[in-house]
Amino acid sequence: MPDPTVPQSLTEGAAERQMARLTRRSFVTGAVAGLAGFGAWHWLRTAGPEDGLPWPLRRVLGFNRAVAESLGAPHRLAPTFPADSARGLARTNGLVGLEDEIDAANWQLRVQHDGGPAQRMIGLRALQDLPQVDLVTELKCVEGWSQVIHFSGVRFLDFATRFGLATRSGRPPDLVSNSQDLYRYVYLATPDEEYYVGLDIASALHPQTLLCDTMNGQPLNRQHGAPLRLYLPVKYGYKSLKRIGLIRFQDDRPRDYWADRGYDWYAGH
Ligand SMILES: Nc1nc2c(c(=O)[nH]1)N[C@H]1C(S)=C(S)[C@@H](COP(=O)(O)O)O[C@H]1N2
Ligand SMILES: [Mo]
Repeated sequence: MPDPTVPQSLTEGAAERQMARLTRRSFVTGAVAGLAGFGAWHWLRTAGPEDGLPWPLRRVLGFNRAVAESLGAPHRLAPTFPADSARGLARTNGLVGLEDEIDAANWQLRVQHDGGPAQRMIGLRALQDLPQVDLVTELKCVEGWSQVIHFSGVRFLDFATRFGLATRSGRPPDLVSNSQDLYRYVYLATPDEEYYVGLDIASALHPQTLLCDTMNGQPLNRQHGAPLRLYLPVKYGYKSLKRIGLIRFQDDRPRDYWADRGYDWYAGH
């Protein structure tokens, strides 16, 4: 179980460092390489700084960021809050796919790869070795309410890396220099597939995307998705699947319960 007394800044700091690394590598390296390719290195170095960066690089960064945004790639961290801002009972919304009885003690995640290796079953005990993460952020429901919630669990990124799930080679995911190796999307569903969500791989591997077993310091109850749910603060709440039974990596854009009912597939806010 994660320790809710761990200072938030530790986990936040780690996530920020990782994000900074990803961002630097994807945007700065790409931008410099692109400019150097046009023989512009000298021009770049002699131009005056803007925001501490030579301005041509700044422009390219802005451009790359806009492209990434239009592709739906998350590059920002959602704002976090002090742990004591998440108090009391969390509101419950949406019970689709939560009707059946569950056997939490023997829970197995069914993991599939479209056109890839055979199905695997992964028990929840296997998640206990992964770094435990605390995250206090706002859960935003598209219906117009939001709530600060303290979620604890493991990063989806760490889970996918440990079991070699996100890539065709089974190697750790590398969004920057080996994106071809990555499956493009992840589909997650309740065991009965009554509720299901689709995520682009960048959102699934975002450092704040968690597989959670704890909410506001309490083990998840049935209505909140026991024994394991997804939570990602960079999207509306309808992407945060409760009661995960099936995880499938694929290249076709997966179906999504609320997108099938007219809501935006990406669900960014
Ligand atoms: N299985 C399942 N997961 C779900 C839903 C649902 O109906 N079934 N509703 C979603 C919606 S619309 C929201 S806002 C959040 C709410 O999470 P909470 O009930 O823990 O606050 O769960 C999401 N995950
Ligand atoms: Mo929602």
